Amino acid sequence: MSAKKAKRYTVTAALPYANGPVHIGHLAGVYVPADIFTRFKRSKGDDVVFVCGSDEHGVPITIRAKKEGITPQEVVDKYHFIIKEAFRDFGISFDIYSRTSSETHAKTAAEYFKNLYEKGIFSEQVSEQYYDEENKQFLADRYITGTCPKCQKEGAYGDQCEACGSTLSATELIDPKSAISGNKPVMKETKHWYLPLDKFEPWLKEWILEGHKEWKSNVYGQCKSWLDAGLMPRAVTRDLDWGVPVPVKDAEGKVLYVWFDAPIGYISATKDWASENGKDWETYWKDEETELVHFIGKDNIVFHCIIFPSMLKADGSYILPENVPANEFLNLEGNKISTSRNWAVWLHEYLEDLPGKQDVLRYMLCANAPETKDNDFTWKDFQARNNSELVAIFGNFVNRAAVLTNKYYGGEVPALGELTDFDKEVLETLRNLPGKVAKSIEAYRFREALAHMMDAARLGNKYLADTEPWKLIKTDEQRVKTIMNISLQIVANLSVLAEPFLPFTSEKLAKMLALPELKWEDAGRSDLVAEGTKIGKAELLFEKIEDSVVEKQLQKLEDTKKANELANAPALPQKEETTFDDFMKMDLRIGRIVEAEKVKKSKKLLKLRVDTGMDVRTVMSGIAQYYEPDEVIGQKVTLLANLAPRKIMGVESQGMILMAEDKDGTLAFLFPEKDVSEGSTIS
Ligand code: B3M
Ligand code: ZN
Repeated sequence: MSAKKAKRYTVTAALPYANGPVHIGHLAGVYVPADIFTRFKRSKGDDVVFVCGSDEHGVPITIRAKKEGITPQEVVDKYHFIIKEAFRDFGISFDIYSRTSSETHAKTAAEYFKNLYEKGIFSEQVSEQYYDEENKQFLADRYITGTCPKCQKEGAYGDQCEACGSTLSATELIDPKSAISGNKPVMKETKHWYLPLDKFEPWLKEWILEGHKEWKSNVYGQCKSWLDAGLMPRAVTRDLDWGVPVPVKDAEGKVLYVWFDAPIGYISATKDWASENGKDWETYWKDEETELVHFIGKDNIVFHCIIFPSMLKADGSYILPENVPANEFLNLEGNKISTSRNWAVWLHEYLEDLPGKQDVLRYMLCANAPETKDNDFTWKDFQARNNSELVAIFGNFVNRAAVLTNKYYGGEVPALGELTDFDKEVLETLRNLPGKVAKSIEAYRFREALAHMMDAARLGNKYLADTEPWKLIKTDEQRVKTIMNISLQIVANLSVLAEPFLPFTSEKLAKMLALPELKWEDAGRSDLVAEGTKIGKAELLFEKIEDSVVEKQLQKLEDTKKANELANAPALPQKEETTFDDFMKMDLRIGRIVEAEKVKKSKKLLKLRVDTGMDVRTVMSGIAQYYEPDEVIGQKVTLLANLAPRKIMGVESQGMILMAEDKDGTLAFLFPEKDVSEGSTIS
């Protein structure tokens, strides 16, 4: 057989925004499939560069920074490393994980813009945009809030109403306000540079609609509806102080639009990788022999299929994406994953709760990937797939093969004897599996590929169940040697076939069988483990996930739901009007708790002694569920001193401690912002 010529690939995975950690939706939609594809290509001996990095520009990052009182750079510094680490922990094998606030990127993006500018690609347009006069800045859509014209709810953003989900434009908002100053913004003229997508439309139609009918139907369909609707010039600059400055004259205070610079981030990342590894980045972006593949989520399709290709085409020296296998969305327990509502399984939290179970999640997210439609992740399903597939099929087979070899042959791989017809049949099936897995991966059907990989484990299980070596060992030792040898060959094959999907498990198998470094072309062979090789102990690959683990995760989500409901619950309505005179009748004072004890037979009450500056008196207070007696001693409090004394649980209470009560019933003391002495009056 003549070896096929290795191909070259540039594989990109969407750059996550560095304004929050990554969750299972990201992994399932983009990074697991991209990693499977890349690992497979590497295993085939192809020349692959797999690039990613943090997307560190854009308005949401500046808003987050404002909210937290830190700089945008501080925001992205924090999340860049959290994200980078999470990907590493899950075995996402980027050749480089870069970031768009890097110097290389600033330079690359600016040069890219400048080149198109000099070629006269852009059109310049002056338009009116909202401007905050107090802060002297133009307002991005996200920086304008107002009443939604569709549902009439307040607090809608200039690009979207989160209450009803409508997409809006800032000028549609009723009663618009600047989110920075709270003032009404004014309209002011501003100049921007536009990428004339309308001019690229005929070419895009030809290139995608005629030339890439093989793209996934969800991707092709979205492109078609954009192209059918007709494209318009799109601004690629913004009035903002965070981003790559527009590198031309008369562009002060303007930066490149985040979606202009972010995809160029793939190029900058490749440059950094190339210079660190003695490669030429241009081979990976400009050589016709290289295939460029973008892995993304469905909300990024227009940017990767229409806008970025137009930018590449406009430059003229770049290759175009060969494929853009975008996935749909993964939901969580029936609801849309949401960072702001904390409705997610965060990768770093998953690893804290389920240490060492990276491959279980990778498996689950691939088996259940939203390849053609949105899909749901449930913890019950997670448990079921782990227990009935990874444990019962994969783990069980490998375990039996290893345990029996250790038991019968002291862990030494026995020789292969004469093959029966059944053996030959099994080996033939094994020989055909790598081709099936490969074909599915090449077609970006990763769920199907995973199922074919699992067929190898199924085959092994069935082989052992049908041949029953544990019975034969008493009567036909020679035959058992062959059976165990074949079983171990299947395990070795699993190590190769599972590597793209379950890299941690694959490595364990390779170690267990002391395998040399195997490539994809080795898969299907039945001589991967040599006779006489000493294999290791049967390592535990997967363990059963108990109900309690699932319940704990569901409880966590239940708590999130409650917290969200509370956060969104309306404040209690205002009480009936009162008079100033009535209010002035109340004698409110600052006091200090000097003694506190529990009250027998009462869960709620603490008996307090309070120094009021006038006296030290007894006050019964219903705070026992929130405070221990010890922790309140010394606490400054607000006291209604002239409340008529009354007996509570047989004790006379002289006054009332005022408490703030949160929506969920949590109580908190009220005390002065600076220290004042006991007896200070309040009015
Ligand atoms: N930062 C990811 C997102 O939409 C966006 C991708 C950029 S890829 C060039 O969540
Ligand atoms: Zn609305």
